[in-house]
Amino acid sequence: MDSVFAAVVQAPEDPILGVTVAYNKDPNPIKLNLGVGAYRTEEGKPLVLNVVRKAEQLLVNDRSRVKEYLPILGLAEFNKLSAKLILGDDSPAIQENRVATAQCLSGTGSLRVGAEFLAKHYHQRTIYIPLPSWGNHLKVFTMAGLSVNAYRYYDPATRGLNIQGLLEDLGAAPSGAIVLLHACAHNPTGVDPAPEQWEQIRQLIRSKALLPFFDCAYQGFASGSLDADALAVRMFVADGGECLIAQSYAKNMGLYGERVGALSIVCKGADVASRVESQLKLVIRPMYSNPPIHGASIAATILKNSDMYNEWKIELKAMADRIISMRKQLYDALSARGTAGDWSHIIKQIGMFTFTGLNSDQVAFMTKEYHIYMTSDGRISMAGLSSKTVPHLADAIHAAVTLPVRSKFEIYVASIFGF
Ligand code: PGU
Repeated sequence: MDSVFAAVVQAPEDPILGVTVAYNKDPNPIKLNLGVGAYRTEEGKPLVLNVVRKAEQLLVNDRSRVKEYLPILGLAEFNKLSAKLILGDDSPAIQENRVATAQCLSGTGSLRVGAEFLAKHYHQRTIYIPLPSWGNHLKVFTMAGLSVNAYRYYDPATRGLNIQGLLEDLGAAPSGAIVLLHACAHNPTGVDPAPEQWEQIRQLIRSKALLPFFDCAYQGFASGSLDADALAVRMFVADGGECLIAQSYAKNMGLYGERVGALSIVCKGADVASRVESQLKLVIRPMYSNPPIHGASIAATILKNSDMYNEWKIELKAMADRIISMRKQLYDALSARGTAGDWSHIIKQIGMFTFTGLNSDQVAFMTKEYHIYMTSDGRISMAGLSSKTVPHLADAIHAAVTLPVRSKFEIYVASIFGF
């Protein structure tokens, strides 16, 4: 029988989430998943923060809580607290009611709502994203109807920031273009601008009237400090100019599957913010009507209670510190093996990922021979490592970089014969 969907072709797996699919299929017990950016404990287990468990218990015990629909923009208290978290307790923009905030479906949903809003209400449809960037940015913005360009960001030669290329590309962008900036802990490179470089970027963006759109998925994960990781966003808000901010609580509260996030649009005045907010409702209503209540209630419970807030900060710092310690251990393990090349970028890069510099051939080799799963661009999630698994990874990297480099012809022949 012919299906009406007979012409539908098989879609490829997602480049990041598909790594977990492949990992789950591997029966080998030594397998290691360093693909997805999700925190694991020293025992390699997902972590639910103690403070999250506490907040959930409080919510369960409160019999006055019901399961009614939230308003279109979500939990008002959560929105206020989220804006405060990223902009700071004494932010004039909040005091002057210049910030329109919507609770959205984690970081991705916040980016998508922001993009849909811009496609409908902003005069420039072009958005610049860093090269490279989180793989979903291109898809989210394209699906929303924006046209995506790239600006130079990472320099493979120095394994650092290409500030010259960045300033040149943004300098050549059409006036008013949107610029996607990773607020901290750039994914996948782990390379962030230094404060003085952020200042150069800010001046250029403001002088060309570009519109900054911050993706803030790792607040607290770069340095271990929520305030230090908000530095770039706060610099841009302090100058009185406008911007968008997409926040995610997936990583810093470990609320991955609860899909907790917020989109804030910082405007020049309260009247325009109120009109922007009214239009955000029209964007959201036909997409998913209103957001889920549980995760945002957990986040709000933690954010509004000073004891729980402090407990959260300690747990967050512990996660960030464990990642930093993994960097040191991996670096030391490669040094001990005398692995060819300079690996100092492992300890210099920050946030959840190390952009190793391994190529897709080497990654495929490590997956085949060592059962280590990672994205084909050579990104590894440091949060997936533990003291026990560092030697296995170091052995794999050592063997991979010792591989003879194959020519394009050899790769072509191998792809035909499947080896
Ligand atoms: N923005 C950046 C820069 C991210 O790295 C991620 C998650 C998100 C937004 C979206 O996170 P939400 O879960 O929607 O809040 N990136 C991780 C997780 C896997 C994925 O690709 O969604 C990663 O491994 O890159």
